[in-house]
Amino acid sequence: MREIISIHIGQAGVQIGNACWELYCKEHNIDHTGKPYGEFGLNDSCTSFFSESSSGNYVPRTVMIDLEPGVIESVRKSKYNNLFHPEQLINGKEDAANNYARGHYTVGKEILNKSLERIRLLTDNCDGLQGFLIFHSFGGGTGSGFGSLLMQNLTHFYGKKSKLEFSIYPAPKISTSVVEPYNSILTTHTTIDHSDCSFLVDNEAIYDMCRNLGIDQPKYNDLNQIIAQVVSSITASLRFPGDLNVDLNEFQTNLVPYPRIHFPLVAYSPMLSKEKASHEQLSVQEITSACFDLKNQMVKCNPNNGKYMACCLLFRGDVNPKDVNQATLNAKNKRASQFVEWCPTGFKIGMNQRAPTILENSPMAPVKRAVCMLSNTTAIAEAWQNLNSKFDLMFDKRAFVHWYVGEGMEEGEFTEARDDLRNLEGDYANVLCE
Ligand SMILES: Nc1nc2c(ncn2[C@@H]2O[C@H](COP(=O)(O)OP(=O)(O)OP(=O)(O)O)[C@@H](O)[C@H]2O)c(=O)[nH]1
Ligand SMILES: [Mg+2]
Repeated sequence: MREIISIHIGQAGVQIGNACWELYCKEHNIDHTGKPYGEFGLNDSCTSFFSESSSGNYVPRTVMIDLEPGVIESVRKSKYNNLFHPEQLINGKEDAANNYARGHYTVGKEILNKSLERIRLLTDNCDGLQGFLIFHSFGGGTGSGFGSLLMQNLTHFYGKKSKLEFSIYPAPKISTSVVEPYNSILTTHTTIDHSDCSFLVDNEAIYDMCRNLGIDQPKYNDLNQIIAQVVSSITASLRFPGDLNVDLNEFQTNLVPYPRIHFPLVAYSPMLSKEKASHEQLSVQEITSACFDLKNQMVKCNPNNGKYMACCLLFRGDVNPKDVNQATLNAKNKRASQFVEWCPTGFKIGMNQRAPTILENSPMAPVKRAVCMLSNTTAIAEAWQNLNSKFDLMFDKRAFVHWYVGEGMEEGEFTEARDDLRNLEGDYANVLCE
């Protein structure tokens, strides 16, 4: 058994966790209390994500952690309360007030041991732990500060067990906290050596997807439904067996040519609203082409301005290898010039027979087939440039820095983190020069 432990941190991490576990439960025929029903276990390997309790219930291999009680309390009050073991839901008394330093050094420290203890119990319960999935925001004090503190500790206690992150990239349209660029850069600097692969999810991109699906004023819940669907596609190979299934490890090997260049761009298709779905059933060719459409990307950047180092396509549902090969060949021919010279334009392909499951409250329509593309493109450096320049605007004036210093942080850590991110931009530029 190759178990995966999911760790959801801070408001964004926990709320996205709610959406993901609700979806996984439905995909695996597990009800909101953890009881299996219907075709449970058919062509399934859900025990990588769920453990079976002595009473026959299926319990998510997860911990949800927040420094303040509100968000975790709402999980306890939700219909899914019984799905989790009460000790898997961990909260402190006060939040990190959007301050990385509070999450990392002061308030966060108080909850660290309890969290590690709980994670230890989960890992003890695994035969062959494969690794961790960590969900958090870049912008929140808990997500950024405590998230990076926990990742450092996971490396300390679990060595080279892989750690994959889903990180919410801040969008000024949606969030009102001005210091998110600080938190984002501080957390990226601290975690870059502790993360094997990090999927950035730009809230603005997801917000625009919701708008395209006909939701005028998207709420977090709408955003999280889309994010959960993408997470489900990326993790499907870990949860369902199949001949043409490709393990996430194998994708990772193909996706990450250098340890620091580990931020794949994720695209998903089709993005169909419920109204349109009855008129459109898209072919394998159409959904594959749509992955190269900017509006289907999880991060706002333009791959036409960069070069690809790698590209993986994860298909789900009613697809046959012949159509997939043809669609991939077409994409390859069309994009050959956009690949770096030193990397052959090989597309890594995975196929999973299960079509996406759609929850009732999702803005997305049920479809017979879907694809998720993970590409490593230098264009994602745009996302870093964007954050870096916002950081500089504030830091040149030392604005808001006293809040961090007040929690015991040194100003030097800001400079060090910013230098590291300058180097990261440089790393991407070097890829283009080679
Ligand atoms: N997609 C998505 N983004 C969220 C959600 N909740 C918060 N965010 C984003 O996350 C960032 C704020 O971080 P939070 O996760 O709320 O903060 P936190 O980790 O709880 O940290 P503190 O509250 O500062 O202790 C902003 O960029 C928000 O837009 C959510 O449910 N879904
Ligand atoms: Mg919070």
